[in-house]
Amino acid sequence: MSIRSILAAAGCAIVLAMFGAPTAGAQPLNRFWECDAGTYCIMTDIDYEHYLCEWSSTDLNYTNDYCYYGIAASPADDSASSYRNNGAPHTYDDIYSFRRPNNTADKLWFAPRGESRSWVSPCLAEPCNDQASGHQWV
Ligand SMILES: [Ca+2]
Ligand SMILES: [Ca+2]
Repeated sequence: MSIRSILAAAGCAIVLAMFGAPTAGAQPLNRFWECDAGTYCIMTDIDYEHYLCEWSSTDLNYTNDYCYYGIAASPADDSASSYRNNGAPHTYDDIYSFRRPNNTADKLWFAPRGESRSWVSPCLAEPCNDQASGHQWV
């Protein structure tokens, strides 16, 4: 091994130490416990996994919203596969979820305060997976 290749390998090790080596086979993150008190949360995959979106108020249009997984973001619209209603008593209790932005007529699910669903079906009007485009506290 030449001095040059030893230095190159050492440099690579330093870079990995500084920025973290890529993790092979990383497990999906369960976001259930990250849904803050007083908020309604959707996760983009079954079993509360992957991207998390969190609201403390009514939002009837998800088309300009993003869910987060660390610093990475993913569109919130048409992505909800599980949810948690972690609302606060008397202020934010129950949730209706809607299929289309700014349209409260086509309800997907009703989520009483405290309810968590690891999969959005069965629901009020199938299909419900990857359909939610807004919600309202009621
Ligand atoms: Ca999804
Ligand atoms: Ca939709």
